[in-house]
Amino acid sequence: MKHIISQFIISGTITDIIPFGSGHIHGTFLAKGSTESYILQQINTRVFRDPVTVMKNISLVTDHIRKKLEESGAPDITRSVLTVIPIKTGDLIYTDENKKVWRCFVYIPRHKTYDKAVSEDQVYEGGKAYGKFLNQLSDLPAANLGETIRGFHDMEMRIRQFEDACKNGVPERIKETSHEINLLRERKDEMIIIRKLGREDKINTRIVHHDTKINNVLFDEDGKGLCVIDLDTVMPGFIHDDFGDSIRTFTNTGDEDDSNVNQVSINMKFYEAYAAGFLEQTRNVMNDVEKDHLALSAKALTYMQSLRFLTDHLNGDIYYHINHEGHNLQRTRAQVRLLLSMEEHYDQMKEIIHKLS
Ligand code: GN1
Ligand code: MG
Repeated sequence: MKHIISQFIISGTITDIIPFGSGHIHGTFLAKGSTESYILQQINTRVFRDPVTVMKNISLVTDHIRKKLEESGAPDITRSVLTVIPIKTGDLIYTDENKKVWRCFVYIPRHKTYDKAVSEDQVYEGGKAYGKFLNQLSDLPAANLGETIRGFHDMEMRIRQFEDACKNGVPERIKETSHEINLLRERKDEMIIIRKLGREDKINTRIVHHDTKINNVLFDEDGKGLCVIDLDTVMPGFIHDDFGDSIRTFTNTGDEDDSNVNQVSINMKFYEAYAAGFLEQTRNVMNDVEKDHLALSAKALTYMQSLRFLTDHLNGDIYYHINHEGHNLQRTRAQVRLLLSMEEHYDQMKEIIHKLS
């Protein structure tokens, strides 16, 4: 690992390299340094087949945001946007002897991350941070960015992959999950509404984050939103992709993979706080159709995540890192429970958006 990090243009000496964070896709390490520390990541090239495009997108996006921050005289710029470290040839990735692909970022000091929300203030700050991110990128032409995962949030495609797994997946697993399979099948029509609106140009295609989980925003010492991270899937999409996935993770009273589904529900105070922060930053760039479908996006993204976890379970755990046998099923059940809780609160969810819009 020390050999790998020494390929990048870093300053000072590295004293220790340890596993870091709670992502499901890449291998992430913290390289502690004498002057500065770094995040070293082994890119999962089974998921991200074109790491050069991934890094090109990230460098475009972070340069754009950095320039905006500089122009506005913002404080603490190095902690407000990710800094990519190139290797000595100028490339943004390093391929090692085993063909593993690595990248490196400056570690942002004194930040905090959470897998679960702790207060309304914090959730409001998270909404503001993701809303601001969208706002900062609203004038970067969507065509400048490549698609890093084909059809990433394409609901119809996710449904096709799910149906395929229901046919060709591990037979015992298909039998065992007939309840979840049926529940998800019954909801298909409602869940493709947003994609349809996109095709009809009733909602805008824009550069969005596509992975707006609570643990992808860094908070500072005072609990203020500092920086949005995990930019691998920043590419053209809909504002609903981001709002929906945030509600899925910021408002859950349980864990994403809670083994006790009775702990899982939507915290409506957190929902309102997130929506307030998010809309403060994005209200002016959204049309009425977009606003009218924000509440639905929370259900849609929770549905898509249930579908993706169950698909992976049925396929024999080939996509997500798992911590134990049956982990993807446990994740599915927790996400399905969250979806059901959102259904119970749906009228209120719509009213809140209407009020804040
Ligand atoms: C993955 O990278 P990470 O662990 O934050 C996944 C997301 C899912 C998420 C579920 C590239 O995100 O789409 O929503 O897990 N990323 C990819 O927690 O598939
Ligand atoms: Mg991610």
